[in-house]
Amino acid sequence: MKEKLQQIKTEVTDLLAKTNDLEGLEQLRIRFLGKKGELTAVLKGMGQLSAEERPVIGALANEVRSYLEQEIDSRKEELSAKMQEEKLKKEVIDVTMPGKKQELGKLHPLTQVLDEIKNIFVGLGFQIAEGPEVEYDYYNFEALNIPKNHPARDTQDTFYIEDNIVLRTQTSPMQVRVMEKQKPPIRILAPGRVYRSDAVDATHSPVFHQVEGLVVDKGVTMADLKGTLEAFIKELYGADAKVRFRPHHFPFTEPSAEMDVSCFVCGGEGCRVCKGEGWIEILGCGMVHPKVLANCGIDPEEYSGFAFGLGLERVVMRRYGIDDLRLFFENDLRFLGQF
Ligand code: 2NL
Repeated sequence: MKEKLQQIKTEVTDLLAKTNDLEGLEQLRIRFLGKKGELTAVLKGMGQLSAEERPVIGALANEVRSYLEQEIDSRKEELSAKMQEEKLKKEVIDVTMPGKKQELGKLHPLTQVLDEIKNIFVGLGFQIAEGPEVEYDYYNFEALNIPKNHPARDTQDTFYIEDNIVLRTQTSPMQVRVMEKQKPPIRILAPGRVYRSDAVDATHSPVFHQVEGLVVDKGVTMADLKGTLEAFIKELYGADAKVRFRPHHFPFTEPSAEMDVSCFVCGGEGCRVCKGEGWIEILGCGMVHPKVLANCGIDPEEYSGFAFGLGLERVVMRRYGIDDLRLFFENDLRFLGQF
């Protein structure tokens, strides 16, 4: 029995050195110290010993038990400390590492300038009117005094969906729709995508953006047109900006004009941007043609109106010195990030 106890002691010492995790350690404890453990079995057999042997073996057995308990406990502490250390090592954070850059999205330059233009006109009492990009020939041409075979149709190379259905070549059809439905006074701004069958180059694209405006009421005159557009330009380009009007022709306005802005680079002195002119063409405008009003159910004897239209891309290109229209539609982040 004495030998058995010694053997248990050396075996446990041996096994403890080989045990590297808490799970294995617990199994070891159960194997020797558990209810059905090897040391427990020895203690249970003590009843068969003689009265002289019993206290000697009993003392030895107790010594071995407390030795095992102590050894297992201290090994347990050792292993826990080691595992904790490994865990901390894994979780360590290097506070000197550079942070991750957060990329911020931006609005497209066309959207930024369009928002600015919309805000200016909303401030002047206009409402924003948006509508279909696929339109009837009637709304895109006929109602605007551009009948079939009219030469103006040749200059607007139109995408036809069907015989009488087109991709709108201007946003005016939206304004026709509003005039049909709404009694004057009307003050609307119609921004949006328009389409023309043009080959792509630095100044042409089959899709681009137009902003049109329309005012209809009793007694609206050319003075209202000039005052409104001048107020708009001073908001957009600053109080020093000047405007001038040149006679022009559109089928849907009479009289018609083109409006120039004093060059915002040289202030009118003449430079590369304005090609020495001092002026830059910015939009087309005029008094709504009486036939157009009548087409929309508005009596031209009672009401009059003015309208204008500008190409958004051109305005944005001049503002930022962008020389190629294609950049707007390629969505290269190196371009978009500059605005
Ligand atoms: C240009 C010229 C213009 C209009 C658009 C318009 C709309 C209605 C009635 C009358 Cl419903 N006119 N729009 C008027 C004059 C010029 O645009 O060069 N745009 C880029």
